[in-house]
Amino acid sequence: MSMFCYQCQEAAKGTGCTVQGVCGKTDKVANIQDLMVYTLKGISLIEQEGLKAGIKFPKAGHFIMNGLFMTITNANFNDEMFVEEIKKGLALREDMKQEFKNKGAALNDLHDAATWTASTDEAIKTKAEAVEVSILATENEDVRSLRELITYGVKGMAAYAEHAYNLGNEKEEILAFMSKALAATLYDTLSADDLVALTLETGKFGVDTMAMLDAANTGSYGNPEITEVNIGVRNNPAILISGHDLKDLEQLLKQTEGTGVDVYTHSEMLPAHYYPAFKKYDHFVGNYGNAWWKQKEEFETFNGPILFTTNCIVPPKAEHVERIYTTGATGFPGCKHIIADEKGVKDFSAVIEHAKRLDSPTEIETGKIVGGFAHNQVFALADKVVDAVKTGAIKKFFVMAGCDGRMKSRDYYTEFAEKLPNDTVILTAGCAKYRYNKLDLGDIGGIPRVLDAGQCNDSYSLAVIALKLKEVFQLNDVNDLPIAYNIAWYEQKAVIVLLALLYLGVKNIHLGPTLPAFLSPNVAKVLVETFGIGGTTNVDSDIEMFMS
Ligand code: FSO
Ligand code: SF4
Repeated sequence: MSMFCYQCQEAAKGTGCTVQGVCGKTDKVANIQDLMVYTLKGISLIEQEGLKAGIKFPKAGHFIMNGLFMTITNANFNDEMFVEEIKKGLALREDMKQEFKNKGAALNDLHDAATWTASTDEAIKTKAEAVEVSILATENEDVRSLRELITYGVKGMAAYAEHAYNLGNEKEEILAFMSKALAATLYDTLSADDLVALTLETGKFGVDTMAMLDAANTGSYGNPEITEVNIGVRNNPAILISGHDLKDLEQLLKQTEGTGVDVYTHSEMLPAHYYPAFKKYDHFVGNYGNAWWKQKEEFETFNGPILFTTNCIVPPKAEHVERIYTTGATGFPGCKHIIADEKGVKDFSAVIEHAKRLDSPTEIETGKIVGGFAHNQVFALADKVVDAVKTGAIKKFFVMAGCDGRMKSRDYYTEFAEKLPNDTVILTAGCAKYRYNKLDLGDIGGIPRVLDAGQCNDSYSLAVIALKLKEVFQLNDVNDLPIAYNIAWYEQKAVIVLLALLYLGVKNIHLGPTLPAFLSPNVAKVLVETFGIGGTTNVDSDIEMFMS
């Protein structure tokens, strides 16, 4: 075994990737990512010791946040970027230790994660292969399962916190929690019960982080509103922007204005069209293509440069590498990486000039898709929605938020949407929507049968809507609402969304297409018994089960 990773839904054989990632991650990249997380855990440990001694480390929180984000599935495949980041981490860690010395405080018996050193890049790469750095270093499979569940939840939290931070919003307690949770995964003294409690606390901070990002996005760009998004193309050179970062999109739109270069969204950037602030840009033309995993074919026909602001990157064809740009936590060897200056400003002029030299996109489809049903817009329609429930016109809502993936088994979600009775409404968010957002499922008295709230982080909006409906119908328990949860998951942001929903008291969530490989049988049992978590079977049986 030259690597071990089981953090996403596509883990090989449903147990873990051991030679190369199904995602395309090599063993070298997988191991250096493990060392990145190990280094962050060491920094967190010292930060926690600092709390006891009354010492604060203002730089640690942001470093941990960005480092975690880099290790999310399909975010960064560039091992050299990780080596550079780990070097920065080691330097930061030594500065933190110096602070202890300066204050005359003691720092004893530290874990290897907080003491290991390497003076060369080669030594860092050698350490990355060491057994103590690997996930498998935790021998007890239940403890390993809980530690990884917490770590993956915190990775998702870090991604959402970074988007909010890019828009000038942050909360010290969220950064502090990430550090506390990471450090806790190194303490052998914590029992399984302690780790279960920490898992739920991760969900609480997940809710807080998504609320913070929601406030950052809506505060900066207005509340999403019902919008028809064009899926055809125009005859101008163009840039395709993918990922989730709205600040990057804003900067790109401003810099392309008046250049003759159009901007299209891909995958999870689609919901940007729902925000009022972006509607003023005439050259913000529409959405091109589908969910992340179809990018190889779609980048071929798009013809122009592509800017990745976050995951999901699929290792590109060699001939596409030179027109793919990365920024933020993303990276891929050979792709040009754009960094922000100290004020957060990014210079996209190279991407814009590149677009001018290339052909306009080839049309792959025409028409429109409708979205923009985040909490504010749904509240504006509340009377209509409540009436439809009271008259029985709407029998049930299905939360089908989450992620898409390349496995054939995900056809389940298209079939599920098609076979749902006509008196049901799908509430969606995340790239999972591409499995059914172009189907003609009609409407119920003017309410479309697929209501798209936005990106995966906007699953928060769906929780807000559920809590509002609970209030309107004067129920004591959110689980008494006519809402079923059939969620598709893929990577670690879906883990924090799940933990957030559990924290909010939502029960009987069904997860598919398979349950996480990182859940040991005992941990899975706790989730099933405490929260009623379930998997999926086949469409007909599942619809019957959900409707009964
Ligand atoms: Fe999808 Fe990828 Fe948004 Fe994820 S594009 S899979 S959960 O990164 O973040 O929904
Ligand atoms: Fe495998 Fe997923 Fe890890 Fe990639 S991220 S190596 S596909 S488990």
